[in-house]
Amino acid sequence: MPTVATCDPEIAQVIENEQRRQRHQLVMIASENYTSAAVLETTGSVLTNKYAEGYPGRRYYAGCENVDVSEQLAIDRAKQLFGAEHANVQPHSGAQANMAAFFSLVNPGDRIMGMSLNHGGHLTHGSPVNFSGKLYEFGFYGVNADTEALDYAEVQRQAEEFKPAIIIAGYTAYPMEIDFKRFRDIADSINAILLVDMAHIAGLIAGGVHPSPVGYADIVTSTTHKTLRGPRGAMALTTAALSRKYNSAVFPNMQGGPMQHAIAGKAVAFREAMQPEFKKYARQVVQNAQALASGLSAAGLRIVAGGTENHMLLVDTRAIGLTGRQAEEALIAAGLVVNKNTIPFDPESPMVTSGIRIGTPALTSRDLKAADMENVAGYIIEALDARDNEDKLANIGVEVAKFASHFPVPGLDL
Ligand code: DSN
Repeated sequence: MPTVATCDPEIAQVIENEQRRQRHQLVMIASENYTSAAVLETTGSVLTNKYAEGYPGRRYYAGCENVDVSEQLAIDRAKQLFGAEHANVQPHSGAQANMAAFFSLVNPGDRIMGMSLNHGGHLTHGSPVNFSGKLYEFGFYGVNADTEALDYAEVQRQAEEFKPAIIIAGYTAYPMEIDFKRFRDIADSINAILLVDMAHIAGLIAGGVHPSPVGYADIVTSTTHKTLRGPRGAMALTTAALSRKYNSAVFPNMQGGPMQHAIAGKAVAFREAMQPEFKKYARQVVQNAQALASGLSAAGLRIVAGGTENHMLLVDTRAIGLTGRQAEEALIAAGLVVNKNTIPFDPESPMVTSGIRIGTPALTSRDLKAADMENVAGYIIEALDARDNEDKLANIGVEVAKFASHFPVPGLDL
């Protein structure tokens, strides 16, 4: 059988280069992770060939008997893993899971309140350049200027003033624990619906190291490829009462054929997340983030909100005279992969920023422990210090690759 190497050497080269990059660099993008070999195998399987519009048992195509089984397994496992009444595993991405939530809950022009993008919210939580900001009237809450953490009394006050139909909790750049019960109380006090986007922390919730929104939120959306360590894609958990509305918002309203290779990969990942080792993994992710925050803070960097309670930390790079973009550029030159990120009350644009976001899910999947974070913090500090010295950054990159080679990559080496 011809392989990609024989029939398309250019793409084969890209894959080989990417494997090398994923092995040699220290990946600290907070939203990235390494899936297992089993998830990779499933997503690369013949399940990609099948059209299956509809839901298990009610399809618009013949020949769905096998994908009915895998999709039902994914649904049942998602429900079991998170204790939910209903799961939809078809959304292609987190953005689409959120779009379907809005479509099933409100009408264009209705009011929704979420966290401002500059304080850690997501593009689909009302950014004016996104469908959400164009279709709905958004109001925004942020973090407190002193603590850089959520101020629930202020969220309550803003909710009473703005009176949104939906309140969104769940963020892309917020390092502190979220009190979902408090959000439920705020939503109830103004008769609003509570939507939780748990994409970043889904794996921590599955692993029992962050409180769950299930039972508090009307709809919970999530990607499956971040801390949850599954294939690229998304899902939603809803109350039984909202199940039909949400399902029809995904199909036929928003999407056509579901990606059955990805759905089966989600089923595999949910099963993996039910294993006792996943609890250890989730705990280690948080311990590693805290160890990294301590290491960087001890070296004089300012950690936003004073630390982290989840898988990520935000570093204010102004104190060392760098924009987030400059810090990102220096770090990548040394094989340290992070992303520039706005920090609360950031005077810079999102393309420049005053900070970087660092996450530990991928490093922890390579089995780095808290003690290893001392080395990682050391490389970060060294690279930031050497920011104008290309040779020195390249030398640090060689050391980083040597260090990284001690930690096998799931899906590639394991
Ligand atoms: N873009 C993702 C992140 O990096 O947080 C969220 O969708």
